[in-house]
Amino acid sequence: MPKFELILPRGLAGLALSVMLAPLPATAQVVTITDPWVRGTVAEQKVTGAFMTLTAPSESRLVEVRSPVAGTVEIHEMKMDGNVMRMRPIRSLELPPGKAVELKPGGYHVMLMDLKKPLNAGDVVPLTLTVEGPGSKRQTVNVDVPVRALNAAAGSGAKPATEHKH
Ligand SMILES: [Cu+2]
Repeated sequence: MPKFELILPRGLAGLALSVMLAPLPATAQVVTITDPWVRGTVAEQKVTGAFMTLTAPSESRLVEVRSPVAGTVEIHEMKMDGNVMRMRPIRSLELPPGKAVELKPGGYHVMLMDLKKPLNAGDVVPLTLTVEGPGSKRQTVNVDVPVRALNAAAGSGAKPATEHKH
């Protein structure tokens, strides 16, 4: 558990030890990814979105996402521009400690661009997320994300947080 090798005041050494002995889910160290999915595409479609809920245990930010299926991957936000909702890339997505941050259609999302082939329901898309935690320490998390049908309802990402990726 490299996370706890960080600078701790001497008085906290005992506390740190008890923390290290506590059983922790593997993903608790960086970020918990719940209910990830990618929207399927039709032939010739070069862009689609990936959605999920991210919960980081400590102040963190999502700084990069990569995938072998896409030439370029960006983190996007949706913003009103006059009366029009537009998406635009952001450098990073803040993950406040313990707070579930939802990436969903119409909100924050991961944009997969320059797709190398169509993505069909049932396919699995590997994503590598880079999360910057306390002390600007960066760690990567790999997650295999299922593809849902192109017309998957926007609300389908709203399932209770029961699927934990380890
Ligand atoms: Cu986008």
